[in-house]
Amino acid sequence: MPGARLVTIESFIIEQERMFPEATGELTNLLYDVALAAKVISSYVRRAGLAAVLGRSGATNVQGEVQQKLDVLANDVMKSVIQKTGRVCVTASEEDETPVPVTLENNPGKYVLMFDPLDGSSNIDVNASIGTIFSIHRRVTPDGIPGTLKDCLQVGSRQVAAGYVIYGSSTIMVYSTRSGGAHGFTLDPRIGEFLLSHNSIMTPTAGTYYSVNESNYDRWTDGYREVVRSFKSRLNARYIGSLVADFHRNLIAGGIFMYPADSKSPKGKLRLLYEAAPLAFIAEAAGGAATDGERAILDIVPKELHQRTPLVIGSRDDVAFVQETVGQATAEIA
Ligand code: FBP
Repeated sequence: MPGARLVTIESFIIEQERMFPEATGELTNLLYDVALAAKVISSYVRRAGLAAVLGRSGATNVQGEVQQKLDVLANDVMKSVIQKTGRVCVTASEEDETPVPVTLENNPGKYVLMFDPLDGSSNIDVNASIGTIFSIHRRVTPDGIPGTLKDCLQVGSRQVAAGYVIYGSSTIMVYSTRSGGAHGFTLDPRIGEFLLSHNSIMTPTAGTYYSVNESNYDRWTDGYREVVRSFKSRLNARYIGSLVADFHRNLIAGGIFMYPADSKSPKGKLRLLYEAAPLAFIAEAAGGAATDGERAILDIVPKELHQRTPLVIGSRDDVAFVQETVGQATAEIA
């Protein structure tokens, strides 16, 4: 569209920052660092079959999952882009057993960055959409020294920003900050820039889609079976098996994603700090909701870095329906 005003992610973030006279620009720059890392990861994903980055790396991560080559590569890209900027004091990742403090010579900054470098690993080799998820907190330990686990174990409602990148038919980065709203930027491969494509996303209060792995049906509680029977009768089923991709569809079109606890994963499968909490921050900024079936994800106080949680996220009315139905079923058993 010749003449249409192109809004880059940088100019948009700076414009938002102007709403906070006390802002120092460090968060702006950190978001821009994440965008840069996403561009690098996207360049590998786009030519994965040609760049010998498909398949297993031969190693296993702290979750006991076999690491894909792209998991390891994306993790290294995030750390190499972020660790030396002087904006973060510690990073934590799904692929690293412990937090990685920023050493003194790299000038530890005031923010904490936690991330799932490559979400949807089971879809990498089959060219289905995958993503990166990130969460940003303000450190709680004194400034100027390397950060610690304490800086990572913060309740989701204290996030100062969060977002995800989806490597799908196009590469899109969606983020939210405390100034509110969820905003999406599409990577224009002609100029290598993220341009504003989805300003102030508001998710429909009631959805069209439900996303859940129904092969776990027999392992669910009666409450979740009842929920899915009801959704089957009135919503359309969609499940890609990449949290970012399922979440993004439902955010834009309206819908609900669920990964309940079950007899195989009694605490749920997904990780609180770098999967559930950042997406909950986005969902709420877009008028949606996110719970573990009982309480808001953003109210859960983390105790461990790789802590798992059940996740019910998406359109507000559908999330409320799940909470009510599961709550009733639990009450009837009691
Ligand atoms: P990782 O790929 O980052 O480990 O994420 C877990 C995940 O792949 C989610 O993206 C997805 O929603 C879920 O697991 C799929 O699990 P399942 O195969 O049990 O349905």
